[in-house]
Amino acid sequence: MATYVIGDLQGCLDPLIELLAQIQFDPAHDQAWFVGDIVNRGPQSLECLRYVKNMGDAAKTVLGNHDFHLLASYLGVEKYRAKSDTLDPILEADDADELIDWFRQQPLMIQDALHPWVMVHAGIPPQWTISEAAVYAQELQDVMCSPRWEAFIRDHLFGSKTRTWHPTLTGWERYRYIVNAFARMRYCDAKGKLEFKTKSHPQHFNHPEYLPWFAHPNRRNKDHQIFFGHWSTLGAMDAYQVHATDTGCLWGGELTAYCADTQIRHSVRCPCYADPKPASSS
Ligand SMILES: [Mn+2]
Repeated sequence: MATYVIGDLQGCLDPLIELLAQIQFDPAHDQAWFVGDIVNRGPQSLECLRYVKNMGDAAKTVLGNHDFHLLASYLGVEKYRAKSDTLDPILEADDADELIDWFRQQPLMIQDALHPWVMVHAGIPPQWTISEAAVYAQELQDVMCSPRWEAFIRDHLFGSKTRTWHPTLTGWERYRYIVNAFARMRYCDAKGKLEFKTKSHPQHFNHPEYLPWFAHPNRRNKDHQIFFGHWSTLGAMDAYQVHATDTGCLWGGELTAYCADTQIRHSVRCPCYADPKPASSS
């Protein structure tokens, strides 16, 4: 029995099938943890979404920024639409309502019951402990599981207005920081003020205050191993008690399965499914 953390699929199903075969994934005994961004940009977004859903109890997934983008597109929110989107087959599918209904209720953070392992899409801000992060993730999931999810996605999702956190933040602003942190963050300051513009590798970004979220010396969630995706320019990285799993499947890189038990990385090479220059998207 093993737990594999699988990097951003972004609509690339064939590499996933190959990877699961390579690790001899056994759905009766093993767990696949998907770091989110299951859909968009790649050619098989609909197939990826159905595949992960059909894995049932053998799979867990957290929501990434592209997944929220799908939910916005489903609700007809135009402002996030991009030419490079590959979401139409999902929106036009006979089972679209059922898929979206399932997908929107997925968590932002997953914690293992036995080990100090946590998975999120983008990261956990340095000022949050793991137990605080779990509470905030649950707050947003509660909204997404309620009829309020449509109002949140339509009118309050993303936007770079809410960049700073305070525990007394309330209402939509509070949820917006929470989703921005879990699903979009790369760089932030020591208090979790988010920086949205930079996507590059830390080697190419020097700033007196903003560091990669995981690199802050006083980060309060260092007592867990954190698995995340989202940051394709970072590539495979095991340092700071965090494990980066977005190895650029979409861009002709690799799809990664990181085995949490053995700490071994498995990967398959991928054809390039998209323009090699990453398009801009939250
Ligand atoms: Mn992402």
